Parts: sequence; C-alpha cells; structure tokens
Amino acid sequence: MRRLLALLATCAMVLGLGALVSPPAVAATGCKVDYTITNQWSGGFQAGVKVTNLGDPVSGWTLKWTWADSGQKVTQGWNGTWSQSGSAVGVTNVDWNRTLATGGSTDLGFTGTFTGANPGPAAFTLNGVTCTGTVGGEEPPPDPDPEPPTGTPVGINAQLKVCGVYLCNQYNRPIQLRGMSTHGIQWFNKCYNNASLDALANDWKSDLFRIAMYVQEGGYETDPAGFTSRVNSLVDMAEARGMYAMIDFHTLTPGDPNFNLERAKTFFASVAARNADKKHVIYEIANEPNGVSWATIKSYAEQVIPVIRAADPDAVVIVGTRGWSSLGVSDGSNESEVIADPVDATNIMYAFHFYAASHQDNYRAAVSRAASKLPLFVTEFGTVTYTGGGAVDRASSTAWLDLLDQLKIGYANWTYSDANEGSAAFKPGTCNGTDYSSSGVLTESGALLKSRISTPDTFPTS
Ligand code: IDC
Repeated sequence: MRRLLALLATCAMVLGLGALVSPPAVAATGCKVDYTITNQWSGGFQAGVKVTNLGDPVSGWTLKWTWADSGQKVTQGWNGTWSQSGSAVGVTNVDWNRTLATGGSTDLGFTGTFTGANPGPAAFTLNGVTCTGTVGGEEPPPDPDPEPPTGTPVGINAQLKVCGVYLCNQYNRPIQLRGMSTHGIQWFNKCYNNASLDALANDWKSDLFRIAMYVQEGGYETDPAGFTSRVNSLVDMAEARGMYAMIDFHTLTPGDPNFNLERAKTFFASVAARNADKKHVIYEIANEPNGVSWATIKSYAEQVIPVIRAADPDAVVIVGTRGWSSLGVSDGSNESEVIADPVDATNIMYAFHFYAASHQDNYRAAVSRAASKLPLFVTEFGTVTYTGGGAVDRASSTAWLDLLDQLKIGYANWTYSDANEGSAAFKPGTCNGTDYSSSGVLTESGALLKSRISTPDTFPTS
C-alpha cells in the first residue's frame, strides 16, 4: 500500500496535480483490434486495422504489434504515423483521430510486403494495454486454439484428413459429417446468431456448418473486408459449439471460377492464415463451376490450393466439379474425366451437389461408381428442385440420404434459413424471432433433415 501511495503521489506530481486530495480513480482500459487483409498479391498485401477503445476516453494513443513472420513489413500506412523496427510496428494517432471516446474507433490501413506466409500480427497493445476485446486489459488474450468442447464432433474427431476415398478423423478412421448450409450470408445474415447456432449444435446435433459466402450477387466482391470478417466470426461460432465449419467460396454466376481467381487467392490467404491453428475448418474453393471444362476448373484449383496450403498446410480442401458440381453429369459427362486427370494436390475431396426432385437415378449411379475412386463430399444438396423451390421429394431425398450414409459421404443441406422457398429449413419470418427449436418453426424439408441429422453419429474413438 505504501508503494502504491508513493506511486500515485509520483504520478500526481508528474501530472502537476499538486497535493493529493483523494486517490484518483483508476482509469478503465481495454481495446479491440480488427485486422483484415483486404487484398493480397504476389509478395504484397493491403490490410485494414480497426482500433476500438473499450476503456475510458483517451487523448493521444499508440498502437503496437509484432509481426508473427519476420518477412512481413509495412511499406506505407495511413490515418496514423507509422514506424517499423525489426518485427515491431508502431502507429501513433494523427491530429484528427487523437481522441477515442469509450466505444470509439478509428480505421487505419497500410500496404505491406511479405516473404513466407502472411499470418495476422501477434497481440496488439494500445497505450501499452493488450487489446483483448474486453475492458481490463490485463486479462490474457483469448486462446487462439481453444480445445473444442468434449463429446462434440470436433472434440471427438479433431483435425480431419483425407484417407483413400474417405474423410478420416484423428484416429485415421472414416467418418461421415452431416450438417446444414447457410443461405447466402449477404441475404440471411440475421439467421446466424447464438440461438440458431445453439439449435443447430444441440437440437439438430449437426456435425457441420457450411458458410455460403457468395462472391457475386451482393456478396464478397462488394465488401471483401466485411465478408471476410463475418465468415471468421461464423467460424468461431461453430468452433465454440464443436461443429466443423466449411468455408464455401460460393461462386455461381459467372460459372468460370477463374473469373474470381484473384479474389479467391486474396480471400483464402486471409482466412487460411487467420484459422490455421484451428482443427475444425474445411475449405471449399468453388461452389458450382458451370459452362466450363474440367481442365479449366482443375487449373483454378491448382492455383488456389497452394495459397491455402502456404498458410494452413493440414486442412482438407474441397474442389467443385463440372456442371454445377455434378461430376459433369449435368453436362452430359461423368466422373471419368476427373479420375483420368485429378487435381495435382493431396488431402483434397471433390464436391457433388444434387437437388432430389431434379437429380435422380442417373446421378445416384454416378455417385455410386465414383465413390470407390474419388473422395467425395456432398457440400450442398436440396430436397426440392434445382431452383431451390417446389415441393419436397421425400422418396428421392430418402434414397439419396440412405446412399450417402451407406457410402459414408458427408453432406450439407441447402439451407439453414427462413427463405421463402421449399429448400429452407425454417418457415419464413423465423429469423425475426428467437425460437429455432420448436417443431412449429420447421418446414417439411427442415423436419426431414433434422430427423436425419440428429440421429447418433458413429465416430470411431480409437
Ligand atoms: C439459390 C437460392 C435462391 C437464390 C438463387 C440465386 O436458393 O434463393 O435466388 O440461388 O442466387 C445451387 C446454388 C445455390 C442455389 C441453389 C438453389 O449453389 O446458390 O441457391 N442451387 O437454386 N445449385 C443448385 C441449386
């Protein structure tokens, strides 16, 4: 106590406050930093750094961080005075953003260079206080690699890998993941919240949450930083509940994935670096190539996969296939072109999509044949027609799901949303409320899928 009083007295003297009348209240401190790579090219990148002050107002501040990789350098920064010495970066306010109120934020940005991977910076400090996202900056920063909850799909299976034609768990044993896909997150954002994710994990007992990030139609291309950050927060929400998260780069129109090649490289460099230590992330690099040859898709895959591998070497990657991920069947082709000329990469799977009311016996025959030759994942399917609407085809949906169970092929159903179309699991308007659990909110498709997905998993534990 004596030391503390002496210290307070010293502070008061330094601040020129004269006699110490009563001990000053200790200032609340705390900050949050959102770091987003907004663009990346060979050897260079651009990033946004949003600094939010959670503590008492500050007037004058310095943000500091240390690069995780010594090859990373700031070349030019804005909205602050930037410096770098060794791997340590410092940014001091400029005049107009000197004051940060409680909850106030300022957006900084810079261009930089990198040599190896381009991981996010290690912990940030603002005026010497570690930015943990909470008030009271002394708390340790959140564990970047939390242990998944015990007994959950990720808790049991941990890091996945492809073994032969199967998806295998940490014991090298084949498993089937059964789960749901979001609708386009640009349209149905409000459907993905703590209550709906709790329902998916606890009531549906879903193993998997596919995050459909459209690139066009108001998606990623309109706000790369915003969509990247939303995907990452959904990845964390799945992780907290022990579900696998599949990051779907939802290309659809135009059908040539190379139209989005640079966007894909930028996006995957960022999400793979940010999520590299996590065990529950699966990358799906192109939802539904269409109107292009298998060779064109393969060329895209062989440029995007190395970007992911450079940042996150052990994650499973899924490659879309010709004809809206029909293994070519919707183009009058079939799996043989992929078998003859597979993507030159390991630890990958191939996507197959179907809509049960549209795609029936000849599609099931292709999957049955291909399943012994290619690792397959049904990253999207509907119980209705390929438009996403119409009536549920129960007979065809059941035939499909029985086949996938028998072949141990994982799946994600389109969609965990309240879209006004037959494929949606919830009735329209459900996402305006908080009830995602009662049977009254489910559509026919939702009830069917919940009954299939919630049956016990048979994950090998040794
Ligand atoms: C559909 C949505 C629909 C939306 C349309 C256009 O259900 O609300 O208007 O996309 O974006 C796919 C695609 C998937 C489609 C779905 C149903 O991957 O984006 O969603 N579908 O048409 N492939 C086959 C069917």
